[in-house]
Amino acid sequence: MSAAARRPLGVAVLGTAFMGRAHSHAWRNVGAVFPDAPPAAMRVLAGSDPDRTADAAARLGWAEASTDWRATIARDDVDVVDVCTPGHLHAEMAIAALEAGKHVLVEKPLALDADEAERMVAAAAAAPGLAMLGFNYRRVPALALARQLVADGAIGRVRAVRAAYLQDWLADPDAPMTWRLRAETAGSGALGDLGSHAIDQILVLTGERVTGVSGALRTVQPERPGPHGPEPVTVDDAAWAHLDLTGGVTASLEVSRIAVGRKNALQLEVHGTDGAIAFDLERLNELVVTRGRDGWPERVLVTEPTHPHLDGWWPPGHALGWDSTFVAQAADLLRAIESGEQPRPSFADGLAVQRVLDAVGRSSQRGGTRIDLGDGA
Ligand code: SOE
Repeated sequence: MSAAARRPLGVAVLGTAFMGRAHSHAWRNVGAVFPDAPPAAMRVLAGSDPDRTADAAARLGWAEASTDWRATIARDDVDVVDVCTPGHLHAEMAIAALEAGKHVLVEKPLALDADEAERMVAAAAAAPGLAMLGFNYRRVPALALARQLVADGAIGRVRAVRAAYLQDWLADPDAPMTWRLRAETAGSGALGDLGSHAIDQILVLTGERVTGVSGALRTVQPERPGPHGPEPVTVDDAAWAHLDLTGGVTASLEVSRIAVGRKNALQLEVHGTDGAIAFDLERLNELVVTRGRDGWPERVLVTEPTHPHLDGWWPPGHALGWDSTFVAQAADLLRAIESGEQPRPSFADGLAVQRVLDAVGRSSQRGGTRIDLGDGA
């Protein structure tokens, strides 16, 4: 059936800031890029401030603005609720939307901690709607190709992964306080914000589970300017961890928001018995592939329509950007709703990541002691 002949799925986004914008952009473009996906209608953008929300809704292409998220999810013409609010609101909003019978997309990290994430997994299992988690980097074409190559055995058996996610936006000691720097609204700092992406990639690239964790968190700037004077920072600025995985795989993790010189560098290296793969988000359209133990690293430009997530975009060689990953994510959710298949990443995938994040935090509190995760997260 052509998109035009299908009843559009009504979408609401909760949250008007950075992620609300990124997701709105995706909902606005998904039909143009991936016409095979069921059509989506942008019904409501919900936010807390009336003027900001109305302005954002008009700019981003929403039919209506609302400051009442509960009324928004109760609407009959809303089928999909996309939660883009600060972390402490994810569980309450996602569970309410699932209980209202909606399909739900939640921006990462899933929750503040593993207990909350478990409640969200239980709510998703009991609900008629589908629940998806927004690890958008799963839909970077180069990373999807990396997954295929590893799964096809192109680099032999995986032995080790090196994962880092480095940004610099908190390097300035005068960078202001935000919800991302308070434990009660964000859960953790660089660890949850950036480490969640990196850990998800470690898990999907290897197909293994994490069985043991040791870690260290550091807050280098203990106070930041708030609207009424200095405020304490209650989350980490940077974190390090060593992960043991099933299959004899070892991974290192380094995340930082004070990494001068790195803007948005999610760096992943997978070392196999017979080759290796390297990726850096600052070069989003490239994958460096080494085939064979003594092979040369070769740069693959991942911009062909035959590469994953690229068929709807431009002719060969026309590069994509960070925003494209959210468009592919929206398309996959719409397709899953039509087929009834569980979209990935699921809330359960998010819970596995959350267990590793919690273990890194616990290990750090115990001076780096190894935390055993039994059969693995
Ligand atoms: C901010 O540090 C942030 O926007 C993350 O929250 C996103 O998940 C990441 O994609 C880019 O950086």
